[in-house]
Amino acid sequence: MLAKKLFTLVFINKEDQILLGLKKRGFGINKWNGFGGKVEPNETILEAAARELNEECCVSVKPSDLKNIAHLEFTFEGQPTLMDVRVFSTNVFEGNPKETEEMLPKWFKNTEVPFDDMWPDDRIWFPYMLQGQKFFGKFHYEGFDKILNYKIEEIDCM
Ligand code: 6U4
Ligand code: NA
Ligand code: NA
Repeated sequence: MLAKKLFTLVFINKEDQILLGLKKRGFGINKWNGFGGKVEPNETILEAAARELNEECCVSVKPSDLKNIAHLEFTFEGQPTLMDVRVFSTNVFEGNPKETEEMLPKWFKNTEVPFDDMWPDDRIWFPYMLQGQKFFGKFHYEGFDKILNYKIEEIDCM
C-alpha cells in the first residue's frame, strides 16, 4: 500500500505572466516551480495553499480566490509514498513577491517558462494549465529526473 501525502501548488497569474519561484532548499532544490508544501492536520487544503504561498514569497491570497485547476499524483520507483498534489491558480492577490529562505520569486512570460530548469513533468502538463484546461495527471518516476510512465486525463470539474 502506498501512503498518500497531501501537498499544495499555487500559480499566480498577472496579464500574460506567471509567478514561479526558484526552490532554495529541500525537495526540488534549484528547480523553478509554483509555491506550496505539505498540508498540516489543522487546516484545509485551501488554507494550506494560501499559507505556503505567503510563507514562501510574501504574496497574500484569500483561500476562496484560489481556483482548483489540477490534481497531480507522483510516485517513485521503489518508494512507498504517493505525493498527492492539488494545484491552484488565481490572478487576485496582494503584495509584491519577495525572496525568502525557501524561494526566489520571478515573473515569467507564459511563452518563456524555463522548462529546462523545472520538474520534467511540468513541460508535459503546463500546456493544459496555460490553456485553462483542468486535468488529472499521474507520473511515475525513477529517481527525480526520469519519468518511467505517465497518464493525463482532461476533466471538466473537480
Ligand atoms: P518544508 O519541509 O517546509 O521545506 P514544504 O514547503 O511543506 O516543505 P515541499 O516544499 O517539500 O513542502 O513541497 C513540495 C512542493 O513541490 C509542493 O508544492 C508540490 C511540489 N512538487 C512536488 N513534486 C513535484 C513535481 N514532480 N512537479 C511539480 N511540482 C512538484 O511541478
Ligand atoms: Na514548499
Ligand atoms: Na514551505
